[in-house]
Amino acid sequence: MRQQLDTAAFIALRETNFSSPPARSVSREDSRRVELRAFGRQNDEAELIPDRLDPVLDIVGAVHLNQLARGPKSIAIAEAMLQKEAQLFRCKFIRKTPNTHGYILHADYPYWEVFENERQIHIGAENYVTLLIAIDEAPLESGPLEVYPGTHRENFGRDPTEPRDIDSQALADRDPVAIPLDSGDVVAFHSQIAHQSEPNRSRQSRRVLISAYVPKEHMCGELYDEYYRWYLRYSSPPRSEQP
Ligand SMILES: O=C(O)CCC(=O)C(=O)O
Repeated sequence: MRQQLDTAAFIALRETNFSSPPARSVSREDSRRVELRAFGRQNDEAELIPDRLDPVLDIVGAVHLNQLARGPKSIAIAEAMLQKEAQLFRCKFIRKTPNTHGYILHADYPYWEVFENERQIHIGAENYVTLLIAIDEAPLESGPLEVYPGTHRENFGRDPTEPRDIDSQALADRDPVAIPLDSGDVVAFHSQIAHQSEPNRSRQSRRVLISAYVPKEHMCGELYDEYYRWYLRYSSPPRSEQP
């Protein structure tokens, strides 16, 4: 898996071909499309480091990423978790370089609830499952995913500056469970589980592909296309620190 994904990433870069046509001929519209996909997190020097592409699957050369997100293995895990026929809802790629900060405490559903409300679609928190596929090894020092078991059944106070996030004080008396991974490992998680990650203190970048799935019965054309049509409008200008 790791080898295939390495190849895919580099195919995308080669096909971009920086010299022909000349780089300066990239249109404003093309730049905007890329800007809309690239989000950043701060590093120790408070510089904003691009850390993810969201969406990623429509980028030229992302063949293996598409196979991972839409292929039979992922769909089978999603269907086993949901106990229903599943479809892809969203998919993003994270590459956390050394010393780039992690994700603050949050659950995913409050973000998706905004989409549901605005598009007047009801899916519901229990009908999403997210698969995090480790492309690289993610040891403890790389700031892997950390979850607070059982929190998907609890309600917490909201962060005063970002009401979609959980108030960090709410879980101050509990310890998260960090999930170090080997390349190719998958973590499936509920859309309401509180999770976060620490800065990458290793010397290697770590990459993950994070895909969420919902039952097929929630069809609204292709739900994936519907979501990203909404998201790319909604997140413009880019909200750099959001998940
Ligand atoms: O991979 C990470 O550092 C955490 C990702 C995360 O929390 C998220 O995408 O919601």
